[in-house]
Amino acid sequence: MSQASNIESVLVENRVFPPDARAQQGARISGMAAYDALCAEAAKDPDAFWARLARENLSWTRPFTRTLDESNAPFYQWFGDGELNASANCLDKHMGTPVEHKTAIVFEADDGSVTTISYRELLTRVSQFANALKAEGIQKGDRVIVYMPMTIEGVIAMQACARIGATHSVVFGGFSAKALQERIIDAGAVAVITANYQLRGGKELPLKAIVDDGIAMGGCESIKSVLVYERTLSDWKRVEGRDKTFTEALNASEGQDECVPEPVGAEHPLFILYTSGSTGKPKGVQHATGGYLLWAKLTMDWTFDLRPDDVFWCTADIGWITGHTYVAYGPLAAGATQVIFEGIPTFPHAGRFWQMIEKHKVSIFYTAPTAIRSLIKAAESDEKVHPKNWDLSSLRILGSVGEPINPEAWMWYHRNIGHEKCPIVDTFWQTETGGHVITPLPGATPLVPGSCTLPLPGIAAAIVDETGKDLPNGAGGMLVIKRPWPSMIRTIWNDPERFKKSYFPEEMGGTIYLAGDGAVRSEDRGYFRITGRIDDVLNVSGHRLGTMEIESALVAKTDLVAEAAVVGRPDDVTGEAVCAFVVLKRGRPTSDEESMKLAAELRAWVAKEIGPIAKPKDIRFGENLPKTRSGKIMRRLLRSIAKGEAITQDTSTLENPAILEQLGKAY
Ligand code: 6R9
Repeated sequence: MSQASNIESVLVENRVFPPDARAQQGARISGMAAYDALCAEAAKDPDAFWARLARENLSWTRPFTRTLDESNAPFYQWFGDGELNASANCLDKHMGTPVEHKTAIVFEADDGSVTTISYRELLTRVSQFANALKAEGIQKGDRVIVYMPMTIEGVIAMQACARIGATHSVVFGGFSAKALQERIIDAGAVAVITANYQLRGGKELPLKAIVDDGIAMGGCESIKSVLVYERTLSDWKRVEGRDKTFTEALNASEGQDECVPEPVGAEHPLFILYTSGSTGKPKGVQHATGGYLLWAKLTMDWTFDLRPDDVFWCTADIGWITGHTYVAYGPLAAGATQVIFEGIPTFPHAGRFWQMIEKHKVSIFYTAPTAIRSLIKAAESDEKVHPKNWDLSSLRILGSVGEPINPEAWMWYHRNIGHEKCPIVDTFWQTETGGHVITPLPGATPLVPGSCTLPLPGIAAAIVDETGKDLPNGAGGMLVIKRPWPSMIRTIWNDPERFKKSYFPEEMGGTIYLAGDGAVRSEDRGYFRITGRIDDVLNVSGHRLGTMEIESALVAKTDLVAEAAVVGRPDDVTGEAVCAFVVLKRGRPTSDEESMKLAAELRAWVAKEIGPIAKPKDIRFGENLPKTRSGKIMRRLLRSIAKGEAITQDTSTLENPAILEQLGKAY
């Protein structure tokens, strides 16, 4: 399943799986004619199309009169003079409807215990917590960091921020104190919502202590309060005058059950989510309330063909965009029952996902290729965790997200999980797109393994060359979206220039969105296949990491590292793996033992600087890095070395050819 064989098998991919009668029957978008009709409606009069959908799918406290405002492109505005509240659109909207007493969340804890909460109860909990935030002095427009485990309380924290018009910035619970500090400073956050510990795989991992460390690193004077959800009974250290438990915060607002949702303008920033770019510093992707929420709701209906009795389960953490759109907002806006899982797929055994599908009668299951690949491996080596041991007949639709799914994994998912009856929606999108942009529709699109197929109605996706010129089917190029869409990134927080430069290149006219991925359309159907990032962004287990970000972390270990270069290489399970080439200040290690010790030290350092997900899998030591005579690091050469390929490139410009041999061994 290496990248090369993967690409080969996609090139010869000619299996097609049209939706069967079961998938088409009663689907919201049933058959390709229905899809084509929506595309035609969107093309004919985009403003009318989006305005219709925004009116049908959202409740506005003040109706909008303008749909798209392009006057300050690429800072597009959608539904700009309208007002709404995101939390009201996820909760209050359902009161007095059959959804009011429906289960909103089925929470399965790490230890397998289950808690459920209805929409009515969730509204009360969110309102109480929103009042607690107000009692802390948090106001509309303030930024609040959420550093929480996967729990009902994590969703409550996000919804409560939205309810009072505060902009949340969720930081994944696996990120380090340093990463947290950087985000607190960049966002100018006034509060952190966290938990004492998180429970994953039977282990209790600190969160609050990391918040303390992050704040102690300095520059975080903007933080006035830290609210701590006591997930476990274990002790934690309190900073007097700053920290409160959830219970104390709720008591301070006298536990009032009602909180009128604060109406905000449609363009009001609902959240900032930091993601890796091609330079060192993560970018604060800013999303607007109206357009984002419209997309979250709409794609629940379109892509997942959501029906009233569905049980939806998206396995993503709320720390990533997938957990924002398809855990914290989309399912609630659409009135779905969803499963939220605290733990990890391999604890207490690698059949946990399949067991949970059976237990909760999940009908829509949405996960990442990396999880599928690791569970294939587990099932192949241990019969006991093979999905055939569980009843998966409740499943109706399967989804994939985060990275290209290789056809082998697709076929396994199709056969062993979907029992050849469930359409697989391979959803291509990004933190910046807010929600799905290129994806099959389960009741309409004939599926081709490894292809995300066609753009959603109204998404003007295309493949172009460096100048923005359209390329024919079969020719690989850069993926762009030529027209604005409601849930697109609005700006990079604090850095509008970087926003323009990163996504709307001048050479293409300055108004076309550049995704940063390579793609190719098939000759026969015009289906899109994503070939991977064209910038210095790696995708490890579906998580985005900037190579420069990891390089900066390595060279920040100033007592040890003189120079570092980071590239990706294909990996059977994680998609890509991080490979670091390191030059040490003290010279090359002289033994395997020393190399291994130093590699372990560097891994621990990167985990501390960024987070465990960024730890290099391979570390290679050289007395220098391969550079051209003009001093440029030969990254293409490093990529070949990382892959273990024979070097076929011209190395005549290499300053010191001897180092190629030194870099041959990975630790
Ligand atoms: C949602 C999410 C975005 C990058 C994106 C691309 C890759 C995501 C994909 C996919 C192929 C898919 N990606 N979904 N590649 N097929 N179905 O993952 O957001 O974390 O911002 O990552 O992930 O490379 O550019 P994000």
